[in-house]
Amino acid sequence: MKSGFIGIIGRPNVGKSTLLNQMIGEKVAITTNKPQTTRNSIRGIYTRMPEGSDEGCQMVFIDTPGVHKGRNKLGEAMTEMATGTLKEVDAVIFIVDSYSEKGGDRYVFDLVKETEAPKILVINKIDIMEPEEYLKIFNFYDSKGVFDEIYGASALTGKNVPDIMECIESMLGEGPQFFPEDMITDYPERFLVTEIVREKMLLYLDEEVPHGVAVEIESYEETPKITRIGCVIFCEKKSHKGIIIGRQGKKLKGIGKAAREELEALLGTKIYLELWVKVRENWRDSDRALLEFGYKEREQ
Ligand SMILES: Nc1nc2c(ncn2[C@@H]2O[C@H](COP(=O)(O)OP(=O)(O)OP(=O)(O)O)[C@@H](O)[C@H]2O)c(=O)[nH]1
Ligand SMILES: [Mg+2]
Repeated sequence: MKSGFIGIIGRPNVGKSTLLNQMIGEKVAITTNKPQTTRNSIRGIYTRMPEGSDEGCQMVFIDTPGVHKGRNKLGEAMTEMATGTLKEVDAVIFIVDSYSEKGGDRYVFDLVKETEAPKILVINKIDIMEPEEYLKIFNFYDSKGVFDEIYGASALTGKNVPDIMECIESMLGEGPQFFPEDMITDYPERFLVTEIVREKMLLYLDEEVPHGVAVEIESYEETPKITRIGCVIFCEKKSHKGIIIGRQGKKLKGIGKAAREELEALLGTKIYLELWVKVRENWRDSDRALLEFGYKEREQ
């Protein structure tokens, strides 16, 4: 059997989480049109096990936060998490969605270049890309001679995604089955709940407000008929609290409804979701808060 860990890395908003979901065939990671959506390394597991054969394959994809210049400790921790992933993978997918020789793409490219694992470049969003731009990106990276393969793809529509997966499988060596065959991720349901709530905040709120939000589970009670979940939404400023709650509580109600409906579909159970908003001044620059919210690991 073949198996291995594959890191997905790139600038914010290029489509890393969308690609992960497309490869797994389920929503494992939240995706939005706003940069810096993903804050943790998120594992998505794909297992192909032909019946009556031991010639299967297990690919453990690691979706990472978009690499960017952190303006606070959260941003720094996110970038560290992404770049740290490169050290522990058997293959790397580097994603870009536009032509740029400088800035974020350049920074990530230089890191990817240094890794020893096989490398694939995915030029994403070809469904909305001009052919000239695609060629420019292709030629630029092809001339570097760093990538084993280069694919144009659409993570959103799935175009060429099966080819990418086949290519990765061919790059992996023999290895153990790390996870059970039917497992698609290794994070707990509670994490999914906080992520879906955060996704709706990113979708319903603008500018800085949703980026300064962290969600924590306060209570989680499962009964055969319904799961009752209480979440606290931490925001950075008193003025943000008002914006999140909205006039007559309408904003928060909308966020809660959207999150509940999606969670009911994903978890296949009826859900009662209660949300509270609290202020925690500048938590994105507090090591303690980052540890508490799971955005940083305790140093060994
Ligand atoms: N048209 C088009 N849009 C895409 C494609 N892939 C992703 N997107 C969109 O691009 C936006 C960002 O996608 P994400 O998957 O959240 O990007 P990300 O790289 O994970 O972003 P961060 O987590 O912030 O680093 C979303 O609005 C996606 O729907 C694609 O192939 N085509
Ligand atoms: Mg993401």
